[in-house]
Amino acid sequence: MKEPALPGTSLQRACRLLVAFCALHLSATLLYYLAGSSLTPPRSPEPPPRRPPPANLSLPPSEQLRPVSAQPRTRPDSAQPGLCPDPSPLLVGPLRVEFSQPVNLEEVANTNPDVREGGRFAPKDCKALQKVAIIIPFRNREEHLKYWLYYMHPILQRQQLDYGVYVINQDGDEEFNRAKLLNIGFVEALKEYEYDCFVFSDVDLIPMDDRNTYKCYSQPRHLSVSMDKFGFRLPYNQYFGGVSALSKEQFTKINGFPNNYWGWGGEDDDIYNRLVFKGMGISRPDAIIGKCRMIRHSRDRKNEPNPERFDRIAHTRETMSSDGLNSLSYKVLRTDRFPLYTRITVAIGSPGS
Ligand code: UDH
Ligand code: NGS
Repeated sequence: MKEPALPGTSLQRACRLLVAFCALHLSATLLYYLAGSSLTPPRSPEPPPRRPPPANLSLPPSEQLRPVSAQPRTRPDSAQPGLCPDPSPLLVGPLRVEFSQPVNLEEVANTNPDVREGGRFAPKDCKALQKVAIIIPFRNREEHLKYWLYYMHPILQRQQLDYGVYVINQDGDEEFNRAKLLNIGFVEALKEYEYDCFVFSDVDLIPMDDRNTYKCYSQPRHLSVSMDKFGFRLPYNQYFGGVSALSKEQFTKINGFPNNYWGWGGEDDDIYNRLVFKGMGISRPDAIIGKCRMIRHSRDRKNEPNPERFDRIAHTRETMSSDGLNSLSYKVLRTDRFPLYTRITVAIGSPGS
């Protein structure tokens, strides 16, 4: 007759089984690691090279704003730098743009140490493809300007442009005149440096992708093609407002911009007409690269819709040869060179003056 198993005996058996299992597992693990270490190449003592930030919408502004001075200098001081590659290898693609945190301009200057007084920059290790003056029409929009400088300086440096930032500040409180301020920016910037390209930018527009390069093309360029306030599409095909870029030749060919659009609206349509009448077409980035954000704001004082605008744009063909660069008159009241931009304050007169 089979003896009933004693409780002590079955416990001993279970312990023996457990010990055997552990020993087996341990030796298998040991074998695995021994084999692994002989098959895997030795690890490099160097950390992996830092890759540029990925093109990522969730990129925090702090990463987007990394100073480009971190780029190593490879060229001996005596050698002439070669032309910068096109497109710039420093671009990161889509950017997160928001206007919730206040901007401290001193901090912006500190994080952009290569921007020289007056808002000037040129790449150190290569010769920029274009010399670009960025012209901003301005009056009483200090908070918007801070955001513009905060976002734009890092972008423009990554685009490897030889650039300068000119804020053309309308003095007094007469009706605002955007296009005349832009004409003045063109003339004044050229007194300072041999710019070959002019980007005319509203102070409240920021690109959401740094591949939207602020430079000139064989045809006049419209850059703010896909604005958040228009649901990221063009409001109409002929729209040329917001941010645009014209080479010196393109700008002079159309006699610059009109001087007699006082108040809001129509001056960008007049500029569009001028380009078309001079046989040019509009070049644009695609709707993804051309995405941009506008800082929401209410209508400015003394920039009410101009009731004459419809009549004026109907007569661009006749007026453009006598109204523009060749009829521009203004007075520079003062020029301030700040660390991140040059501000030129101008008296431009008033409607009918
Ligand atoms: N600008 C100023 N100060 C002004 C007026 C205009 O700096 O008092 C400049 C600024 O660069 C601005 C640009 O001119 O971005 C164009 O201004 P705008 O008034 O023509 O165009 P925006 O689209 O405003 O900025 C239109 C009126 C918004 C009314 C919105 C009501 N919800
Ligand atoms: C058109 C204006 C343009 C203006 C555009 C967008 O109607 O100057 O709207 O305006 N043309 C005329 O009024 C003739 S926006 O929505 O940005 O305020 O740029």
